Amino acid sequence: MSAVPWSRPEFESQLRAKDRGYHIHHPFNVMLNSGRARPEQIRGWVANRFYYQVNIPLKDAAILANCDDRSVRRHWVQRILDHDGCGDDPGGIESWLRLAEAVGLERSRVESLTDLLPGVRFAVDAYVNFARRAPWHEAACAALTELFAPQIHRQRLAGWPEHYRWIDRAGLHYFQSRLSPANRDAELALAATLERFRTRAEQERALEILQFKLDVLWQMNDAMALKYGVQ
Ligand code: AHQ
Repeated sequence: MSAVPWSRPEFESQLRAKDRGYHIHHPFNVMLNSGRARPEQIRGWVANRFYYQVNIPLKDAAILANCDDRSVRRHWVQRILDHDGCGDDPGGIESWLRLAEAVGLERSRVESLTDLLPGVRFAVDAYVNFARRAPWHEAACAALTELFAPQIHRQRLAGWPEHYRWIDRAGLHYFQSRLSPANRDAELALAATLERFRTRAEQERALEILQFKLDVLWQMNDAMALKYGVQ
């Protein structure tokens, strides 16, 4: 006898309850956002997170390539433009390079991926390859970690100017620029997930997928903590 599916509100609360494993709780992130990070730890984080940022458009392009639903594609495509830029908007990847300069990194060094750690590379590549191989709605489900992202961006915007006076505040623009897109994007991913994961087994699968993506983010922090130290 297969278990009864959760109602949509219950399924949504099960998804949202996964915030317990979000990387906002990782010791490396807690160090960053509580003002205890040394400049070289912040530079290591910015240089390594760049690899995640430049892979987001590839991940979203993979989802679009696998998605046969025009009503989803017409919205999902905005994610690529948000990062790559469009028209006068230089995009999020450019903003990340401004953050890199603000923390004392050369753009060319960051773009060369010289500082990219194996654990970060493999975690990000696992996410992109998952999006290429999995049905599009499973990759969309993996993006639901962004339900929890506004809080981490707000934490940085609230604390970094105070904690890290040596960082030009203009460099924090990326975090500000994500606040409403993260909400918009997460709502779309949530609607797609609630709609397409129907049976109890499918709903449990959605939780496993979300846990996989939480592990991707967690592993990135593990690799950086090992390399740069965490206090
Ligand atoms: O800046 C981030 C971003 O553009 C995205 C896209 C989204 C996805 O498609 O998986 N996830 C994500 C995230 C961004 N920033 C991370 C951070 O801590 O700054 C958080 C990350 C996420 O929550 O998945």
